[in-house]
Amino acid sequence: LPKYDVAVIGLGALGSAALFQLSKSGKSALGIDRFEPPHTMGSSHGESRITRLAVGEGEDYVALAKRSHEIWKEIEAETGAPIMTTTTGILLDSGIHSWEKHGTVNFWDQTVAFAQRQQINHQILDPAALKARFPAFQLEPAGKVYLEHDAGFVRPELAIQTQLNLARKNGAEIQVDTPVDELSRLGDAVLIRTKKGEFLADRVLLSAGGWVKDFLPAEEKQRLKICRQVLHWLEIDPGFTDWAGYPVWMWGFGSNPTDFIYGFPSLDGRTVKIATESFVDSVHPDLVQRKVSTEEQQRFWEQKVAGRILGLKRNFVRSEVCFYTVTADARFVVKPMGGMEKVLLVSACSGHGFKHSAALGERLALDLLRDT
Ligand code: PYC
Repeated sequence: LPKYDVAVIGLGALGSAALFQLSKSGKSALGIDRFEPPHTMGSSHGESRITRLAVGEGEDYVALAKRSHEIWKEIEAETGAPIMTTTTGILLDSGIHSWEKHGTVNFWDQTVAFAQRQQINHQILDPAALKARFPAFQLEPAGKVYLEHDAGFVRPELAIQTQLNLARKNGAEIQVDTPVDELSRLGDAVLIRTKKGEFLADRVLLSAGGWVKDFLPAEEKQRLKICRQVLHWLEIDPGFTDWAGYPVWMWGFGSNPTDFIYGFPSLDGRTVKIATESFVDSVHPDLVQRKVSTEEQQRFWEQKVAGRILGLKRNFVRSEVCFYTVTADARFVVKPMGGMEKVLLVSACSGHGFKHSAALGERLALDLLRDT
C-alpha cells in the first residue's frame, strides 16, 4: 500500500492550509478530498470571507487571525495571487438589544475590549460619522460603530487553490474525487479506505468540514449542527454610493443571533454580496437544500435589508448556498479522534473559521510532524 508520513482528509480552508505547511517539511504528505477543491459543496466558497483581527468570538483567537494575515501576505509575495484585500472593516450594533454572535454575548463590546487589549488599530465612530462616511447604512441613533483598519476580505477559492498548488510544487500528492469510507488502525499506522483505493499514513488530519460527522459515534455527531447559509449578490443602485470603496461590515440589530447581516465591497462594480446567518440544522451536508427560492430571497430583503441598507436594488443577481458546521459554544473542535490517537480531528467551524485557517493549518502541521 502507498504509505505517507501524514495524510490530510478534506482540502477546504483548513486542510489546504495544513497540507501546504506539511509539504514544506520534506515529509511525505497526501491530501484527499471527496470533490475537486476548491469546490462549492462545503463551507469554503462564495468569492469572499471577512477577515478581522479583534475577534469577538474569543481573545485567544486574535493571535491566529494575526498570524493568518502574515501567512497570506507571505504566500502573496511568493505567488502574486491576491488572496487578502485590506479594506477596513466595521462592526455595527443597533444599540437596542444585547447582541450575541457566534456564542459571545455583547459581541460589540467584546470586540472593542479585545481591540484595546491587543493593540489592534481601530476607531469608534458615532452614527453621524458613519453616515457621513458610509451613507448606505441606516444605523439607529443609539447605534455603536467599531472600525478596524486592518480588516478586509480573503478570496477563499484562490486561497485554497494557491495553497494546494504550492503543496503540489513542494511534493505533496493530492487525490481528488475520492470520498473516504473508513479509517482504521493497521499496526502503528492509519489505514485510509477510499472509493479509489487504500492508503497508509503515520498521522492523519481529519479536516473534512461537515463530513467529519461520518467518522463520529452517534452521540458526538449530534453535537455538530449542519446549518445551511445563503449568500446573495444584489444589484447596486447606480445612482448611489461607491460600493467598491466600502469596507467589509457586520451588523447586529436584535437579540437573536439571526438578527444579523454582513457584507462586502463590490468586487465587480455591479453587485454587492450580502448575507445573514441561519442556525437551522440540516443534520448532514448531503441533506442541505442547494437551491434558493424566490420566496427566501424576498424574505431576506424584507427582514434584513429593507430600511437598513440603501444603495441596492431589490434584484438578486445570484444566490449561492454553503453551510456551517456549528458547535454548541461556537468554538472550534481540535482533538484526537476517539479510539484513534493518530487521527487529529479538526473543524474550524461555526461560521468564523476562515480568517484563522492559515495559522491553524500551520499549528496543526507542527503538531502532526512532531511525532512522524
Ligand atoms: O467571521 O467575520 C466573520 C463572519 C462574518 C459573517 C459570518 N462570519
